[in-house]
Amino acid sequence: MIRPAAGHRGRMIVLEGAEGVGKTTQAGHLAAALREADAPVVIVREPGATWLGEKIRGLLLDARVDIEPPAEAFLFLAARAQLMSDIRDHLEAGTTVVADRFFLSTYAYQIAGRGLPADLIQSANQLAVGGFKPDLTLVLNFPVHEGLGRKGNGGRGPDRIEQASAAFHESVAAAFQEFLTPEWQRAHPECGPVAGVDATGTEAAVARKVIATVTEWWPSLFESAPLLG
Ligand code: Z5A
Repeated sequence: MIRPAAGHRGRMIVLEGAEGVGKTTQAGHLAAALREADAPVVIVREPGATWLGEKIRGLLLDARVDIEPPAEAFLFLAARAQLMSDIRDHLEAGTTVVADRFFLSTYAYQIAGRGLPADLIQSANQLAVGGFKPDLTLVLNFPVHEGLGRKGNGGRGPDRIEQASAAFHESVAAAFQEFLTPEWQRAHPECGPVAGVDATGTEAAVARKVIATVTEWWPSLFESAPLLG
């Protein structure tokens, strides 16, 4: 248990998008910029970030394991449900949580990609998160085929989800685009605010765009941080 500190609640900022768009890279840059600004921060990845979540991640990504779509959804949601208490503790302690994927990934992969019923998955997700919503979700925009091509996986080959069909990955990418529309966001208040970031360009250039977008939400957040190079 993390001891609650005096002061304000932390914020939850999520980085989302299809494969290889640079979420993990940008989570690192955003966290570094927050630390420079003296803001306590942790990075969590989904699925994962807890003992149970990392075990589930191993199963979900193992290309040798056959998992039915509903079972896949329950596994992602089980990992998330386990992570929620850590997230709540961090936020109560005033720590900013930078999440490498969260529940828009479930909406994109399990609903749009696998074709599971939206209402059931959204309800099950609410059970997992207990009504929690992120303060801001950034969807990184990058061409889907280039993103998939970026992933090397240390020579291990595609994981169980990467090896899905091109049509599956196109549906996932299209869903992330739809999440950026005002109509979709009005219909999904449970997701909190969602903003797009152009993820083309160098790592540093994308990091500046991410920070500029976060600054639009919280203008004073990076005031004491030096400008990124
Ligand atoms: N999933 C799901 O189905 N349902 C859910 O609810 C959740 C997840 C939560 C998690 O795997 C899988 O689970 C994922 C979705 C599914 N499936 N797939 N496929 P993951 O987290 O291991 O996979 P990922 O998020 O797709 O991939 P990734 O490797 O973590 O990609 P990324 O974080 O977006 O990119 P990156 O690691 O930061 O960068 C990839 C490479 O590009 C790397 O070599 C970087 O050095 C390079 N890079 C990054 N930025 C740049 C720039 N700007 N220029 C050049 N090169 C760059």
